[in-house]
Amino acid sequence: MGSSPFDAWITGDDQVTDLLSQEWNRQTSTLQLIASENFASPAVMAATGSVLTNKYSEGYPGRRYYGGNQVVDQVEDLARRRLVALFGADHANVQPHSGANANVAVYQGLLEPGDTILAMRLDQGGHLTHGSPASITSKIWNFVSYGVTPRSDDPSVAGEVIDFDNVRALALHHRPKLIVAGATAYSRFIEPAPFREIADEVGALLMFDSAHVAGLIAGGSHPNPVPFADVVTFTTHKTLRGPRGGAILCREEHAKKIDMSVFPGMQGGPLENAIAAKAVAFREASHKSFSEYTERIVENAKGFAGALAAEGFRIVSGGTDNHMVILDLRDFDADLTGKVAQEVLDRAGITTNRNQIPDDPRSPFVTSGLRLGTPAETTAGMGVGEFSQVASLIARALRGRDEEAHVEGVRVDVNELCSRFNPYADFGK
Ligand code: DSN
Repeated sequence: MGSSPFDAWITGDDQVTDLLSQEWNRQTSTLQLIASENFASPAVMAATGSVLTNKYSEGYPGRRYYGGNQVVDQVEDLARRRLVALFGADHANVQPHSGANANVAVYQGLLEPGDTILAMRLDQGGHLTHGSPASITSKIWNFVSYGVTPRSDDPSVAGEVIDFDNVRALALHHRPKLIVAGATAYSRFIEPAPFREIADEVGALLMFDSAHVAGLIAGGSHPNPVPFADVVTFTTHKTLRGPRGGAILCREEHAKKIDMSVFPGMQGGPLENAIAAKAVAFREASHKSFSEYTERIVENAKGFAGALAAEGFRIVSGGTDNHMVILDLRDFDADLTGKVAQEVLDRAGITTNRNQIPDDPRSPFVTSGLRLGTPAETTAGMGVGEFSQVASLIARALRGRDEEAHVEGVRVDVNELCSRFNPYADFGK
């Protein structure tokens, strides 16, 4: 087992070094198909592990509660400037530790407890922070949920797409203070304009949670919500390919409330090492090569969806416009749950996550679906041909799931495929 190129400084702690080597081996010898994961660049990883991890800097550039922030102020300002330029926004806050924190900071900054928020339901593709009963968000604010249109077996009729008639009817009835657009398991473009029209009609603010598609937006492969939304939140580690973390963009009129809500409202000291890594990622995302990367992500996802359909899987909504393919496993095998499929594929060296599909009869812990994504293996250099091969590896593993030798045979082929696509051999090429 080899060690990663990034753990050379970890000396004297054999246990952690060994665990990092194991994880390096897992990431580079198995297939990474979780739609929210990616391989960050060596420059992003270096900034994450930099001297900035040593510094306390509660507050914002020019207004800190600790001394010694002359350099840190420049780092955070650089990240904010790069981000504002990348998306064409008025104001950026780069301190949220995660996308969930970013979302809660927006609710806290712009609303009062008990206010009504209209957002997408979890089993229809929404996120936990869009008001799931399991999330603290649903205990503080009053959520009303919209969903997608029914499944359509007629190729000329779009099914399982955001039901804007439902969004509008609920908005007119409940008069929310905030409408949330954006999803965590939805493979179609999310057009911001119809959300803006509905928000204007009922006098609501509009937040676009672009956690999944932020990189696609930056690369020009998904519509940019910034001109339409009051606030845009996102994570920096998914399609955007930066460090783990979150960020918020907003119109100037909301800037003070958003900043106050992140700090001191929700968080303490910002992670300036992560903020430096965010700055690195924002610069990388402004390059032409990143746009080409996002085009390949989408092209690969479309090819992957076609190959999976040919293997007998039903693709939720009939296809994809982004980096994600959501499988309804029931047409492939009525007895196969998402939980079992995820476990079998793990044994075959194919990393995925189970996911509910619209109106799933099974619980979120069991599910009837799998969510697959192309960002990470596209970074590693795979193209449509390899994703077709991956589709048949998935089908093979699931068909022969009761025989360990069969699953092990798939794993050997997965290892062989991965050995030709080390993400760090020639990063992002
Ligand atoms: N990060 C989300 C995702 O995997 O889509 C879950 O919070």
